[in-house]
Amino acid sequence: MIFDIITLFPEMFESPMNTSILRRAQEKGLIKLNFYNIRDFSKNKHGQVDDYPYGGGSGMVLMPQPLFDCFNYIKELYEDNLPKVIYFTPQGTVLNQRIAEEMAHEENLILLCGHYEGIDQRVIDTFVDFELSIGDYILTGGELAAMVFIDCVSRQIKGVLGNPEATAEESFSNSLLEYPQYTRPAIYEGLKVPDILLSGNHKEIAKWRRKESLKNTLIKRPDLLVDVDLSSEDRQLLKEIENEL
Ligand code: 4G3
Repeated sequence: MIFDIITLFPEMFESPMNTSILRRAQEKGLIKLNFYNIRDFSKNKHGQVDDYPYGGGSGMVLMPQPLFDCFNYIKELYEDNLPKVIYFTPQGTVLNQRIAEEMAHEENLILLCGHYEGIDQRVIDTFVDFELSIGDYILTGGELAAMVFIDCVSRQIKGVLGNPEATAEESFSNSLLEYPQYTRPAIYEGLKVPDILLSGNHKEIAKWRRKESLKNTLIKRPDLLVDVDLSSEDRQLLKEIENEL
């Protein structure tokens, strides 16, 4: 997948996008990041890209000219077939795993990172297909939101994660929280790993893990249990959990 990123601060992406799994994904050619610096498209002699808001108020607004020129430049590269454009804003649809999975099917995406108080609405009306938010809070810019999105979408692409079972297993237990994990040693500073995990009884281990997932979800994120399909065994485990609380 190719991400075309429109930003005033491409340098913000350097370390997060060139470390560990995302670096590997680029080396393997599974994802590619192209950067377009909005300032490079300014026609103003001072390289100005923002201006005061009409109607008054605090802060600055990214002006239309550099962004229109930037989008039209990218549009030519795609021979007039502009890929889907996503704008990161607190006003957007809140990103979740389902949206990330859907987006992972796209070959190309254009990511627009806003700043200051926002972007001239005419840019949004002309070029933006989806407004996305990574959560109900305000950031200084859209770059961190874009990076969260790239990370989350990229790990859905086949070959990006080492182990394909991990994503499959994840989708199986999707919308439930994870069970606790342990590694060697079996006793550390007197703290023991649950006996069941050392038993070699794979059926009982799977049951214990499912129960711990359900317990974690019930206690930490009961809202997630509302729209999850629970098996009859799940409902039995939940009864046990509620009796044990
Ligand atoms: C547009 C995204 C962009 C308007 C961007 C602020 C939070 C998110 C910005 C605006 C952002 C998010 C830049 N902050 N929750 N800041 O995804 O008011």
